[in-house]
Amino acid sequence: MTLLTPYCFSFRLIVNEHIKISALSYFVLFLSLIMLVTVKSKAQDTKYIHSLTTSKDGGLLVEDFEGDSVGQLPYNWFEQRGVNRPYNYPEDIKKDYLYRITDEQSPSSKINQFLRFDGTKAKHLNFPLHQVKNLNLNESPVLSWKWRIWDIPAGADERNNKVNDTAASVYVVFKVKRMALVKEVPQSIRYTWSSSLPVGTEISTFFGHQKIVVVGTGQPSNLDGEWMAFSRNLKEDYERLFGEKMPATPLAILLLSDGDSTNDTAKADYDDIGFYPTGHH
Ligand SMILES: [Ca+2]
Ligand SMILES: [Ca+2]
Repeated sequence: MTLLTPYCFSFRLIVNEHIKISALSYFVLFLSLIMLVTVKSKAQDTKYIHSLTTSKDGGLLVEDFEGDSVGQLPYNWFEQRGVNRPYNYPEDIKKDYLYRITDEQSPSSKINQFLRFDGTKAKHLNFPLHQVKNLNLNESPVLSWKWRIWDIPAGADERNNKVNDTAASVYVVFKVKRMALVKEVPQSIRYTWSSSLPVGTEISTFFGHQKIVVVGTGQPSNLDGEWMAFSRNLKEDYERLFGEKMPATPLAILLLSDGDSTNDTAKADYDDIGFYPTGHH
């Protein structure tokens, strides 16, 4: 018995160790599975665009919404911070994003897809550009896009936070500036269709880091479905507004339509966003 006891003990030890090891390995396996799932979903969510396609008219196309599914959110656009893709959100969160891919027959009888905002809630859409390798704003400084404005939030004014709504706006974020040690503020130019301010109005907000430029105003009277094309030379605007050299690689383009502050509906369409060499109209 005295001889056997150590064996029994070691057997029990082996069994105990074995159980411990198995439990540990299951735990490790479980953890790895969770990590795999997380990494996979993360990899899916941060699958940023690395290259913009060259458009027929010599620009770099950011978006024409032709690759998207009608009735859905646009796949290549993220939430405001550019981390998560609202396209992949569960329906109850997705419903707060009032942008949808819409299609219609264009005059050339071709089907055109575009992005429509219709509602009041304020949510940004972000197209990350920080991973794009073939965009140099010094070569393609002209930002171009199309809008159709159907309904402006009545009484909105971008200068007043209480009624700060806009039928449509397109931002370019150039860089993120650190404020007061921890707070990060994006440095951006926001081109907006204002309900009340005259075209050419320039506003400085967020401690001077966001410049709003009014490029369209008021309720369009002839709602004939005509698209309005806009072109802005970012280099000229940036240098005038910030008084410094423009970074050659922007971080993102953001879209925002909203009517939440005036509690009035905004309805606007977006299409054909791209960067072009100087001289593009
Ligand atoms: Ca389109
Ligand atoms: Ca608002």
